[in-house]
Amino acid sequence: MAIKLIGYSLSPSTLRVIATLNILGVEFDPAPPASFADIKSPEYLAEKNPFGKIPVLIDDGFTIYESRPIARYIVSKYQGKYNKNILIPDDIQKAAIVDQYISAETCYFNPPLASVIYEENFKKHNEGSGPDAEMIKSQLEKAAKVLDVYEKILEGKEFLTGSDITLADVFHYPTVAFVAHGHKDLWENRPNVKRWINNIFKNEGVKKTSEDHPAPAPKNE
Ligand SMILES: N[C@@H](CCC(=O)N[C@@H](CS)C(=O)NCC(=O)O)C(=O)O
Repeated sequence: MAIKLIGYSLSPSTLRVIATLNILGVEFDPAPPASFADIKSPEYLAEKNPFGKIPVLIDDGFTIYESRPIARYIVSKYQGKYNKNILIPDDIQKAAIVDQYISAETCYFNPPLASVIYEENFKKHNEGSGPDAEMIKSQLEKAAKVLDVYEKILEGKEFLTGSDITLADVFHYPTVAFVAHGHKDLWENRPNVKRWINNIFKNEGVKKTSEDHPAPAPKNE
């Protein structure tokens, strides 16, 4: 039975899963909800995701939500099955370092930039009011401090854990794709971060995902 991915390709969290599927060569059926109201319906909350969010993956009767655990599940089940790409190495310590950087992405990198993306791309649609410039400014300042740490971590490296792309690098891609529209200055003067971002986008699976589903420019201003 084909894997079903409930989500919109305009959603950064959905793109995180699509990139993982593409890199590992896993075929799937995209299943966008009929509307945003759909993901708040009693059926969706009961059967798919009680938090009323996308993405949700359904694989052979198994249902899972939250993009990062979905991607980890895809790696555990399908890595090595359709191609030779490796996103989490077998070595226990190497895998732990991938998890360390996944946690850095989840806890430090993503939150300020996800707030900027929400303000600029989704707030007007969801709340009717435009972006809050003060909020964007303070979140960009927070992100800049996080990127100062990334600049040091990435010194002399192609990717976060060294010379090979891992799931940790891939998880950063959708956020970068969205903020690239107005905030490339975040990495223009951080050469290690800039090189790393370019390397991520050179990966065939990430390239395919970003070409098939380009992150839209904000329409809210
Ligand atoms: N931590 C969740 C975030 C899920 C999330 O916020 N999804 C957004 C789209 S990127 C969503 O469902 N928005 C619709 C809504 O909140 O009503 C994940 O990684 O899957």
